[in-house]
Amino acid sequence: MTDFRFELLKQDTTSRARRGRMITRRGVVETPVFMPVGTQGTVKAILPEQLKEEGAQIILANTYHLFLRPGHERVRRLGGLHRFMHWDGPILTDSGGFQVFSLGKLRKISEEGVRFQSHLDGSHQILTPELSIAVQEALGSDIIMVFDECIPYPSSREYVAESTALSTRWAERSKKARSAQDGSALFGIVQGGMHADLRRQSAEQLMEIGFDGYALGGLSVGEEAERMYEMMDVALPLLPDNRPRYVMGVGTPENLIEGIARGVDMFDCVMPTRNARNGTLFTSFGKISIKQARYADDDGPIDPDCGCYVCRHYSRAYLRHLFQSNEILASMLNTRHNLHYYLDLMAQARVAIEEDRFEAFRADFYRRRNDGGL
Ligand code: PRF
Ligand code: ZN
Repeated sequence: MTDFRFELLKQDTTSRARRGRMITRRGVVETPVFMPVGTQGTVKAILPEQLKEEGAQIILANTYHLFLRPGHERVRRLGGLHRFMHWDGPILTDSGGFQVFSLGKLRKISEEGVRFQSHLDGSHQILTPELSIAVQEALGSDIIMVFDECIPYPSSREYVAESTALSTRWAERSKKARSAQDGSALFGIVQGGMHADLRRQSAEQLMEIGFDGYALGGLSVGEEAERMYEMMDVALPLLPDNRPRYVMGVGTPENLIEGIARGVDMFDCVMPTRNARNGTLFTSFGKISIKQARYADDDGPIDPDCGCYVCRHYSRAYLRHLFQSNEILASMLNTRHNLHYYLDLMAQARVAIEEDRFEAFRADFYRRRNDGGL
């Protein structure tokens, strides 16, 4: 059975923030946690050793991508994803229930699963709950996600209701499809769109089935931030205290602070890594765009309050030069700084909760920001 455990260590009294710990078969994860995204078996532009150095505890990988290329059976033959990519810490895999909808062409949903055409070669494929679980187990994932549909926004209430019911049936099939001896954890995914009653129903039905953790899916899909927080406020209090809560594909630093304040334990997002490659850098005073001419002669670090390797050794002027010159090192250094920012923000949040001052931490976070001219 599963070797997975979650310990709730401390409940902040100034907010709903929680400090916890996940014990996975590949090590301990202190929560709240941010998971860097390693879609293709690599967190782009950074080495596993550097990820560790910046404080990454767990990374995310994608079923959809690794299934299509290089193939999960090949990864299994090569010793599993951890050995393949040289990352020995915990890995959470997403089920494909989001990527197949955002990347797969000509997709067709049925009770059985989703038929789609590969974004790589146009080949016809089908992903079902059973296959998604088999792929995630073959990869050697430590936290497996159920197969679901991420509902587009906006959608009619009728569509949301039907899709959410289908995702619940797929969640049940996902649980049944697990191998008894796989030591991973299985998380359910709450859908229900932007409808409070459908979110509640989804959460309750998933709890009935029973999972090691619960995610909120279908958020950060184009709705207003307030809408997303509203859905968190509806669903999170229903979930069991003794299970981790994960908001998928979220988000900005503000989204993380607001999620933590509402009781979220886990986040993942491409934002720090993708923005790094586009030249957008996160700082304690807001975002900056390193390509701006104003940094051409700026000998200071990205963020004077950042202690990362990049801020200790490189100037804004140099980073701007690398970016303007299309140098690979620009992506590498920017990624390192942005991940440091996200991971350090979470580390600070964990300390604030331990010291029972998350609300003050949140206020301070907003006080420092003026969005640095971006
Ligand atoms: N479902 C799955 N993965 C996801 C999402 C979802 O709803 C989202 C929504 N933001 C991101 N990643 N399986
Ligand atoms: Zn830095």
